[in-house]
Amino acid sequence: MNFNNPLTFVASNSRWDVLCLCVPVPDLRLVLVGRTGSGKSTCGYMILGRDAFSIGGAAASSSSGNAQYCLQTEEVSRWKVTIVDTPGFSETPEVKTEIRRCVDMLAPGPHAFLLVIKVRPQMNDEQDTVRQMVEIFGEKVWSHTFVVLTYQHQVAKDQVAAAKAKLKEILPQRVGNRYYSPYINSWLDLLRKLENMVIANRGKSYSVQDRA
Ligand SMILES: Nc1nc2c(ncn2[C@@H]2O[C@H](COP(=O)(O)OP(=O)(O)OP(=O)(O)O)[C@@H](O)[C@H]2O)c(=O)[nH]1
Ligand SMILES: [Mg+2]
Repeated sequence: MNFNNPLTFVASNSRWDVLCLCVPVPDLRLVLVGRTGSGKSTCGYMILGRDAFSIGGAAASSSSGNAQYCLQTEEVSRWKVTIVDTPGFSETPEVKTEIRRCVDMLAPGPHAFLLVIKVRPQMNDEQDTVRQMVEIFGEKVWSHTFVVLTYQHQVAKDQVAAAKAKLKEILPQRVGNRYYSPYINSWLDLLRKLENMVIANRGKSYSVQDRA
């Protein structure tokens, strides 16, 4: 879709696409995923503007004991934002099941998976991240995935470029140019970009059937 020129957009797209652009997206259902310690819960805290999730401590869980720490909702600017936090990726089947269970809390399904990646000089686990995403959520997850690059402000610029180059199987191959750099852009920018992604997906969220 060409969002840059409204006239070109109207001329070259269906009425449905044009209508989608005119209707704001009131709800954003998001799920935070990624490796342990990548900064998932911190992202949730920054987006919602409050101490919503356990940071640097116990991983999120959908089990009845601390389910409230797993799913949180807040009005942020013009959106009702619901975020589910998940435990870090693991080879343990129980953890994979738990991550899926957390996602299932977001019925009818998340609009976006925020794949949180910690930027550091040695980045050699991209293939593993890709494999975990597909194993847990299925190939269709990529059309709903948005990457958040944490710890970028602590790494030298040339190292950030080198790190991004090592992420090429994700950026751009699987998610295109959909990434966000905290502390360089505002968190509202991220929500605007996510809204555009929802519009580009015609409002369709990821569903359990997409796992197959
Ligand atoms: N310097 C820096 N620290 C960060 C950043 N993001 C997160 N942290 C810190 O990293 C630690 C881990 O952050 P969390 O948000 O708990 O990470 P997580 O991915 O939720 O971790 P698990 O739930 O254990 O998988 C905390 O001490 C955060 O304060 C960042 O961009 N820069
Ligand atoms: Mg966490």
